Amino acid sequence: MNRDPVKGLQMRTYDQLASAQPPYSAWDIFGRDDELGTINLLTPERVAAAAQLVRTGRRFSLDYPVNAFQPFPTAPRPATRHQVFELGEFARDDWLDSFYLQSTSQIDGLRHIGHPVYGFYNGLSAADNSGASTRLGIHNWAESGIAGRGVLLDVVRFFAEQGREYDREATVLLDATTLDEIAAAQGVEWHGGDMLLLRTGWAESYLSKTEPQRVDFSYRAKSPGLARREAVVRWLWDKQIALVASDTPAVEAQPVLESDFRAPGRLQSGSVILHQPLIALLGMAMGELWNLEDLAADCAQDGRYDFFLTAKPLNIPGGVGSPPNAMAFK
Ligand code: UVW
Repeated sequence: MNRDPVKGLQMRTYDQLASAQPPYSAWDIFGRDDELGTINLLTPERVAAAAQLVRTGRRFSLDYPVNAFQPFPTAPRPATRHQVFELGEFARDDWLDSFYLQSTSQIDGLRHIGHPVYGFYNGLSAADNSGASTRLGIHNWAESGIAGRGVLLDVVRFFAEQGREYDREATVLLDATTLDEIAAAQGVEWHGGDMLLLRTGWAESYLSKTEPQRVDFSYRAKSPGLARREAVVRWLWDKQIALVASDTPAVEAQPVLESDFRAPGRLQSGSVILHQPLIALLGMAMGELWNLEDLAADCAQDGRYDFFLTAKPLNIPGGVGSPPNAMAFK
């Protein structure tokens, strides 16, 4: 599949999506048979423009190694076993056992999280979201490819430079105002179809721990990230963010301290995770546990926070998620 999916697309603001069915969904924006979601926003024109951001040839891998996060900080995502065997004296092959596709840097596909009222993206029911079907699988993004303008917001540096208290193991809520403040401090402007990378420092903090320290560490009590507020969903949609990724296990701050999804037709407070409106209603691509350290250092050094970004999930028909195989180029 190599289509120009945005041709003829009638974008609407988040508030205009109030009259959509379901409310605040993008199902009629991208089409009821769509399986790409916000990756549709990566038009050929935007990809070509983003490629112009490659000026020095510096490149950055954004994936941590398989098994880097063992024991995995969320419930049960076991270690992958890597087997190398001799085909002959001078030939080797290998395979993976128990390759849990969300156990290291990952992209969440559109089958990952559904809405408690409306089901999965574009109306896929919970009953139909099974191994018997490939609908909304990660293979769609493997085949379309993911490429475009990446923008890094460096939360850690912003707080340090502002002299504001910041704990990368705390529930720091990044609301729309804070995102705007960081973007302004970095001189970032939004182009539409951007892929947003949020560096919080969480992954490096977890990786610096010994195994017993990791076991002790209750990640759910302590993770910076997007605030679970409708204003954040509006901010992401109205900026036409094609993908949002961070170096945390969930992109959104954990645990849920409060959420303002209370209105009828929206999500009920208490059960809300940001994944639900983002993935199920808006079809937004989300990435977790990405390695943003070297890229962030380079951005701080040259003062340029945008770059060409590519990701190529594994082509697993019906896959729920995948390591992103993400690269940034400057
Ligand atoms: C959540 O769904 C909150 O996290 P993950 O995508 O890692 O399952």
